[in-house]
Amino acid sequence: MGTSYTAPTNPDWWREPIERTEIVWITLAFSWCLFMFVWMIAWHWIGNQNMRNEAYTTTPEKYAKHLADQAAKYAVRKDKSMPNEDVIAPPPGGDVYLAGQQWQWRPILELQKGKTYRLHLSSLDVGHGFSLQPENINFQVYPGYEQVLNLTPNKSGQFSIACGEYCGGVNAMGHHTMLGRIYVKE
Ligand SMILES: [Cu+2]
Repeated sequence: MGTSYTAPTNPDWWREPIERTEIVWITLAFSWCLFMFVWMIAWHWIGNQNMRNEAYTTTPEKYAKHLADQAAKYAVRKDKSMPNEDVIAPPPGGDVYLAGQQWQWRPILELQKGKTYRLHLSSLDVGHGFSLQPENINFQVYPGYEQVLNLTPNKSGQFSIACGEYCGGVNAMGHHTMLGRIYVKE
């Protein structure tokens, strides 16, 4: 039986004094870790880096029911950008449901500038990444979980949603085509 390592010449090697340059670097790196650790928490309040959203458990079936109910009440038209999706114009102040599903964000939303909505996000199949463009606001979206964001659009115009999480597919690859749309009216 042999061993694969060479024994150190000095068996007490771990008692040797640490090289001065090394201790300086260890101290610097460790202080930076602590500094950034404190800032992870501080950024919650300073600069509003972290969203304080709500999250609930759900199922793809329950969530699909919300989407169908919403379409029955608030579908206003079809849009040539996504001919198979309804454009939904929900009343301000209310709940709005948006789902990721291979490979589309559905439905198309039409919101009003300056009005607040409770935007629900979930997935009907696999993990997706809600990525609002050009604002670059990102959320992970998973089946079985529903996030609720209080959203107040402060700009009007047309916004796109891309998928920021590779959501591939078994027989086809459509992640790069996964888009959605939000219109904000004045
Ligand atoms: Cu996706």
